[in-house]
Amino acid sequence: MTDVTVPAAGSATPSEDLSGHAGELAVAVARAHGVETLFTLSGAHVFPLYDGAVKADPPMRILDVRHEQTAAFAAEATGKLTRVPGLAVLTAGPGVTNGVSAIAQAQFAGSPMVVVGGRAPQNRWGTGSLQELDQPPIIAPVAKLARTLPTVADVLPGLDEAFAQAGSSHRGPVFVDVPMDELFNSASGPAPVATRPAPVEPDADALDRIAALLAGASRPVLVLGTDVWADGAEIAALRYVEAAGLPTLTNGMGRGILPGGHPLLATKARGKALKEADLVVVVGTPLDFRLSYGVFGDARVVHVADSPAQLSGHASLAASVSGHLPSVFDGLHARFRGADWAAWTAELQDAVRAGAARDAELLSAEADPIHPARIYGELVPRLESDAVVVGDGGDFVSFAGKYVEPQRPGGWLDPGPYGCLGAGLGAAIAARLARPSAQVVLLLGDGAAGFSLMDVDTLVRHRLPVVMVMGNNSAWGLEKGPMQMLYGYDVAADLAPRTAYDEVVKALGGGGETVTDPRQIGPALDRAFAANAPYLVNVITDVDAAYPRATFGI
Ligand SMILES: Cc1ncc(C[n+]2csc(CCOP(=O)(O)OP(=O)(O)O)c2C)c(N)n1
Ligand SMILES: [Mg+2]
Repeated sequence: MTDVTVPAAGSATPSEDLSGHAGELAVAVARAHGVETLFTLSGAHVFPLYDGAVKADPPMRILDVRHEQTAAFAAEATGKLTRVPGLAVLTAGPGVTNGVSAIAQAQFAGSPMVVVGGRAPQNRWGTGSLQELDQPPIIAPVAKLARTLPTVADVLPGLDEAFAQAGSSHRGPVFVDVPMDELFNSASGPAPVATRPAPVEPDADALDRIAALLAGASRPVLVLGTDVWADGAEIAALRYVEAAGLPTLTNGMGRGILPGGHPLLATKARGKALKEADLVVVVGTPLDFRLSYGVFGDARVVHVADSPAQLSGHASLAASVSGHLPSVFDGLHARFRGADWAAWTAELQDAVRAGAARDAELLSAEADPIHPARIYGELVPRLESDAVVVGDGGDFVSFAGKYVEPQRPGGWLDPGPYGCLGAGLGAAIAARLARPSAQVVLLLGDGAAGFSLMDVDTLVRHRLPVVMVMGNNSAWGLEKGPMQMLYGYDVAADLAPRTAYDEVVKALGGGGETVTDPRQIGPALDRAFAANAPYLVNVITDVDAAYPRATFGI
């Protein structure tokens, strides 16, 4: 395998030798891999990394948060948004274990990130020093790689390898920890070369087979998922879809590759498209519960992934291929034989228009209490094309998935298949840093907000304006409805009514207001966008307006 050099953001060049304490070395490696921000919460076990960031020239930004989950979710979202691994630095023991959910989420979503953990000193290991925990065995099942860099001499090569692994397909989280005594020690060595494995080209015979299946299909559907964006294939994908005239659905970070309203975008007719298709080609997303485990009526199924291990082992596939996704689309494009799918596309467009007409009613609902859909009726027209929309919640975010159709890829962050509540504040912090001039909107369920709302303090301290919109139905809505359905009653599903979460945000130094009248949502959103500060629009919604759900995801 040959290596390619990724753009180096730091001053180090491969010919230079670096010397310094392990924190300085680690920061130099991270910078060489394009890292701009270190997300963290203080702990003495990782002080040398802070010293390395402060003394780097120029200094590396340290973004300190109120809960390690926020640091790790921010690193994960940075990886998703920028396609450069995000970096979280978590102190030993509880700092690391607080980051585990976000690491698992990155593993499920294929998000590139590196987590550097503090670790109790090696020279006291086994004697009971503070927070002495062997962390890699805890992390290993939820990461691409998890290991200890046992001495200062291992930091340069070990961290270089960590970033290379995290950032190459199939992307994911890599964890390393360094014993505290070694982290304070100094070493020197060659500067990191910051290489990644060269992309693997897809097999030509497999592309021939897929092209032949497409040429023979009369009702094909293409599904574009997160890895199409992660692998940098969004332009090649759109070029191919338009040349082929292929009806397309998008999910995860793939949303926006076909901008909302595109004549080949069939997401609003998803049910019909997947039920009536005779060929479904799924690219860059697993055939999991979100795609009915790869069974779409009688349709033949093709699975395309960025690497072999991502190809489905359970679905019965008519063909599959793995490799560099831009090359897959360009390869299919070169083999395109021009089938006529105009009638099928027109049928789907009719269904899309009918769906949009049905949506229009709820989007403008005057109901009291407010129907959550009305919030999107007000929000969507206010979104600019480069807006980043982050979802953290249950039903409220499912409604967003239905009504928000991004205009560009890379601007929609949902938790992905791990579905972890609490990712929102970290993701919004990351979005604000990654896209400084874009609108950043964080959609919060009232339940989800409880996991991370204290990190509004982080937004305030670091002057990061984010518009937060809450669908406050005083419940864990996504669980309340299904429990009612299964048992005829619900328990552990209610939250306190009409809690003034906007007052919490104000107490932390941001702004906000409560909205109970549907006509006041729009003006409140305008005030939020104008505030240039963290601002929460707390919309009291109807708990009975549950999201119409076909599956519980199991
Ligand atoms: C960390 C975590 N805990 C629990 C769940 C299970 N869960 C999924 S959705 C949901 C309800 C979310 O409530 P809220 O954020 O208020 O959104 P709503 O459904 O009410 O719109 C819960 C508890 C989860 N996905 N993640
Ligand atoms: Mg709720």
